[in-house]
Amino acid sequence: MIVIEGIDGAGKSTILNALGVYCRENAIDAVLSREPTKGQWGQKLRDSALKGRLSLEEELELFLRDRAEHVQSLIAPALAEGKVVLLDRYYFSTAAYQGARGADPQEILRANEQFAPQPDLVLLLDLDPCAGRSRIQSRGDTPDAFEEEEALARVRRIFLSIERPYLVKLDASEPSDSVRQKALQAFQRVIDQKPRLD
Ligand code: T5A
Repeated sequence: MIVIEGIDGAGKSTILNALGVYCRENAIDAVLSREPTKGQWGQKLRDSALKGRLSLEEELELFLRDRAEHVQSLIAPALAEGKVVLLDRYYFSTAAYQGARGADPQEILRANEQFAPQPDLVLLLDLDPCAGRSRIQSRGDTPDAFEEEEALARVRRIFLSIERPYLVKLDASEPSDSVRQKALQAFQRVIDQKPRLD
C-alpha cells in the first residue's frame, strides 16, 4: 500500500494519477482511492468543509468511521488479492489536521494503527502553505475551511514530525516532472521488494 500525504494543494492528486498511469503501463494491478471517501461519512465531512466545520470530536469520529469503512470495503480486500493500493490521504492526515486543531497526533496514529493496515510507503509532499493555496486558486478553486494558511502551517509541522521507517519526504515545491520522477523511483523500490502473489 502506497499513501500520498501533504497539505492542500501539495500535488497529491497529480502524483496519485501519475502512479496510476505507471501501474497501467507496467501491468501492475493497482486500486486507486482517497480519503475522505465518497461513502456516507466521507460525504458528510466534505459537506462540512463547505457548510461549516464540525467540532473536533465530531470530525475525529467521522474520519475514523470513514476509514474503518474504507479499510473493510476496499483496502483490506484489495490487499488480500495482492493488489497495490494507492491512496490519496490516510490516517497521517488525521494526525496532522485534527492534531492541528488540538488533538494528540501520536494518540491518533496509535488508534488508527490498531485497525488500519500500515502502508509500505508514505510519500509526504512537503510544501509551504502559501504555495499550496495559490496552486488551488490558480486551478480555479476557492480554498475551503480546511485550508486556512495558519492552520496549514501547523498541519505541515505535524506531518514533518511524524517518524515512520516507510515515510519518504519529497520537496513538492520542485517542478511537477521532478516530483513525479522521485515519487516513481520510491514507488518502484517498494514494488521491487514486494513478493508477488501471482
Ligand atoms: N482531512 C482529510 C482531514 O482533516 N483529516 C483526514 O483524516 C483526512 C483524510 C480533504 C480535506 O480533508 C482534510 C484535509 C483536506 O483539507 P482533499 O479532497 O484531499 O481534501 O483535497 P486537497 O488535499 O485540498 O486536495 P487538492 O486537490 O486541493 O490538492 P492536491 O491533490 O494536493 O493537489 P493537486 O494535485 O490537485 O495539485 C494542485 C494544483 O497544483 C498543480 C496541479 O496541476 C493543480 O493545478 N501542481 C503543481 N504546480 C506546480 N508544481 C508542482 N510540483 C505541482 N504539482 C501539482
